This record gives sequence, C-alpha cells and structure tokens, in this order.
Amino acid sequence: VKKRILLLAGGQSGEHEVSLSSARSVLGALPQDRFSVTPVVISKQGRWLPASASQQALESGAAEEGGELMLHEAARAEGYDVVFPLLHGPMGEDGTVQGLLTLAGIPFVGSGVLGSAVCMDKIMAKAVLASCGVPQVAYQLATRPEWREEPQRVIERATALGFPLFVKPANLGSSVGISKVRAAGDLSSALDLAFSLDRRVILEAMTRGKPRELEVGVLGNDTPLASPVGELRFDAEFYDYHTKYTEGEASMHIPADVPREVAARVRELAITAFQALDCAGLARVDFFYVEESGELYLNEVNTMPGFTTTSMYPKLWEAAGWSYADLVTRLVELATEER
Ligand code: ADP
Ligand code: MG
Ligand code: MG
Ligand code: K
Repeated sequence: VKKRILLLAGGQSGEHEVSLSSARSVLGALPQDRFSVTPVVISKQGRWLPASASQQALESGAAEEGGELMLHEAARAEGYDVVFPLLHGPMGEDGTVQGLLTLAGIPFVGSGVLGSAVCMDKIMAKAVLASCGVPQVAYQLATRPEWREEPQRVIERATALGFPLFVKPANLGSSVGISKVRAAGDLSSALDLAFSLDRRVILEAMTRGKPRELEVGVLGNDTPLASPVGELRFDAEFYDYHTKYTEGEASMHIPADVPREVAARVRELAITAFQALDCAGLARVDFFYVEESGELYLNEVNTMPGFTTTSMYPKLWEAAGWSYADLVTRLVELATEER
C-alpha cells in the first residue's frame, strides 16, 4: 500500500518562498508507486489552504492569504501516515507545528518540539552546546525589555565582545535582521532592527577574520550519520539574505577542501550537537573555520534546512551516494521509527 504523506509548505516566515520551492522538489521526486503526497500550503498569514488553492500557490510560488486556522482533515491521524513539515523559520521549524502534530498523533519528519524549539533559538542552542564542550564564538543575550529600559547595559555588553560583532534576532533564519557591526556608532540601529523582529537578541563576537563556512548533513534518529562536509564560498562580507538567495552569489563545494582532521572533527561535532539538542530525522549543522589559526566553531543547527534538489543538504547526501528520492524516502521511514 502507498504511504500517504501530507506535505506542509509555505508558512509565515521570511522563508515562505524557499519552502515552496523545496516542496516542489519533494513532489517531483517522491516515487508515485510508493507514496501519495498531498501538499497543503500555509499562507504568509499562517492559514492552511485547501487542496486547489495549495496547488495554485505551489505553481505561483507564494500564498499571501486565505485558508483556515488549520485544516482539520489535514491534522488528523486517520488521514495520513506521515506529515512532512517542510517549513523554515518561526511557526514551522520552531516546535509550534511539531506540537500540533504531536497532539494530533501523526508521525512527522524531523525533530520534535524540544529539538526544534531549542535549535530555533540561537541563545538556547548555544547554552546547550556550551554545556557539552562544543566550541562556539563568544556571545551575549539581550532582551527587548532590557533594550527599552537599560540600553546602556546592552551597549556595554556588546562592546565588550569587540568589533566587528554580529547582532542577530535569536529566532530567525535566512540572515533576516542580522547586522555585522563595525563600530560603536552602528550598534544602536543594529539592535533596533534585531529587536523589531524578536524579543531576544544574540550578540556575537566575530571570528578572527572572515571565516570559511562549512556545512554538514546529519541523518537518522538515535544513531545518526554525518554526510561529507561541504563549503559555501561567496565574495560578500557575510552570508546575508541577498547572497543566500541570488543565483550566482555563492557556490557550493562538496567535499570541502579542508584537512582531513578538520572534516572529521566537523562531522563528530555535528553528531554531538544533534544528540545534545535532541534532534531527529535530519539537521544541517553549520560551522566557521578560520584557516590561519585552525579555529573551528559550531555556528548553528538547522532542523529543517533548505530542501530543493540543488540545496546544500540533499547535495551533501548525494555526495554520499543517496539520491534525492532515497533521501526523502529515508526521512519518511525515520518519522515512523520507534525511538
Ligand atoms: P541564519 O540562521 O539566519 O542563517 P547565522 O547565525 O547562520 O544566521 O548567520 C548568518 C551568516 O552571518 C553566517 O552564515 C555568516 O556568514 C555570518 N556570521 C554570523 N555570525 C558570525 C560570526 N560570529 N562570525 C563571523 N560570521 C558570522
Ligand atoms: Mg539558521
Ligand atoms: Mg545560518
Ligand atoms: K537554527
């Protein structure tokens, strides 16, 4: 019998369109003799669209509005064997949808509530990883009430990290709201921007010099595997939104041209992080590598990485011999595996 899969895509975050192109890739790749896939698109306003409107949104590439708070027939264990929440960012990758599916009793692809929520919050994730000795850049937390009431304290804490430093909303992705701050005079506007997007903001020391950016895929549940290591190269000062989503601005190199010990350490740290953060199914773990000094830092764990046929995560597994269809099939299996 065919496995019935509900593919959730779109969503409220800045990565709505990216999610829809990932969904188109999954729909195109899943073997039709083994799976019947129903796409449900979540609009930018967070409403679930019925079948025809979902199909339309997949074709047009975005859904601004329409739909219902949630489609009851979609979130019912009787209707589907597995849900694939192919959603990025807040209200999708952060444990909210995972909580709904857990309540509904439907197995789903990827991390559960805890892993999703902790990986979405850069400060929580750093705290957990620090407790198991994973190397990371120096960082500080600042909250919106603190920025309102005692801005000077926030400025002092940031300044102590040295310049340049990074200011980031704690719970976003795609580099949205992130600033590289070169001097004290630019700090205030960077903090205003980050706090306009999140109550929690992370202040991060920059690596010494522009780092090389290495990424590795993790696949599995309790005994996960690590993929070969990939590298992203680009000319921009950092991997900002424009560089991420403009064709030709960045290139992928798999395997990364790094010493064998570095690649081994990246893969080992990725598995450590995946387990410490209670991830499941899949994650893409991103690192900074400073070649001159040999420093290696874990940057972040993404529990629902970009998933088009040309995205880093599927490409990393392709280098390990997994076709895109094999990979999706494996993820669906992992969703129903007992843990
Ligand atoms: P997102 O979740 O939005 O991808 P990241 O934390 O990965 O946010 O930051 C986006 C990019 O900003 C990174 O890929 C890197 O290019 C740059 N960056 C972020 N933090 C640092 C840092 N501490 N040192 C150097 N570069 C950084
Ligand atoms: Mg991220
Ligand atoms: Mg990132
Ligand atoms: K993340």
